[in-house]
Amino acid sequence: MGWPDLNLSSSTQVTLCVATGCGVVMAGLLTLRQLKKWRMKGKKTERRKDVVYLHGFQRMKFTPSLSGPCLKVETWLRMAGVKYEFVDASKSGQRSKYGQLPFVELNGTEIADSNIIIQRLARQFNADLDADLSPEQQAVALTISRMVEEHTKWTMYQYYFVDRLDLFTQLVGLPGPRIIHWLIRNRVSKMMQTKLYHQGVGRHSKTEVYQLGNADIRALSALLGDKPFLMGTKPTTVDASVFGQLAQVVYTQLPSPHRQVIINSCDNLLDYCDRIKDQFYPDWELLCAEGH
Ligand SMILES: N[C@@H](CCC(=O)N[C@@H](CS)C(=O)NCC(=O)O)C(=O)O
Repeated sequence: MGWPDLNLSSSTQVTLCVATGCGVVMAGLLTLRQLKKWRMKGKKTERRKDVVYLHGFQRMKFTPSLSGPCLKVETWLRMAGVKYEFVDASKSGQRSKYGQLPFVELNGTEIADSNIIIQRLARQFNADLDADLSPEQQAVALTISRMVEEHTKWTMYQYYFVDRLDLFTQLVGLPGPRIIHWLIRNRVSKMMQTKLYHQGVGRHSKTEVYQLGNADIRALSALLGDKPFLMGTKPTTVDASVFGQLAQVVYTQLPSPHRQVIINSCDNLLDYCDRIKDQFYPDWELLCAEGH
């Protein structure tokens, strides 16, 4: 059976064939993901009382999580000494009620969004890392977190998920044949460009985006100065938040503009990341060994 006689040129027919093929492959992938979700939903998993189950993206070979908010919550749990177990949501396909990661389960309740998770767990476990900060210090800490999570992060996304998505996917590896890699890259890049455009950062030229991101990194470095942690001698929530975002830049080894500025002129941020990693992740290598 051929194409119905629509007077289409042969190049249009080829394009239609490729588009149909791509559509079928994508539909197949989405169906598989949905099936996986249903299968996992049906499985009852043993949960222990007062243990936090942190659902995050899969481990990677250079950092325990590529996701800033997931690494932030995991770092906070360690800083606060709260007992937790990591659940690889890439296997289960599960997402929070907001359609995102991380989320946690605690005694049968689901809590989503890193900021809400930390607030609720701090109360539940009487483990407020920020209790000793003055109201003004708390306000400064919140402002730093917001800058990093709502601005700096997007300038990083421009590099990793749009401008050098080729390098990034090479590093993390993609499943299946080349055509699938191309489809995934295409989809991720388009999705991210739309998000970046609506967020606002994506309306700038690449050079401007990197300049904006690097100005944030320099500001962080100046704020840290020679203190061990951003708010002084003790780690607080803002350190978990900043570490979550910087760890991927510092430990993935990709030559990004952000990494360049840290290496060239923000030694204190390198030491800061190493300090948090060494103090709170004695098992860093083990976690990364589970990674892809
Ligand atoms: N405000 C959220 C942001 C979480 C977030 O951005 N998660 C990303 C991964 S880093 C996600 O799940 N993205 C999937 C999506 O948005 O579809 C938090 O702090 O937890």
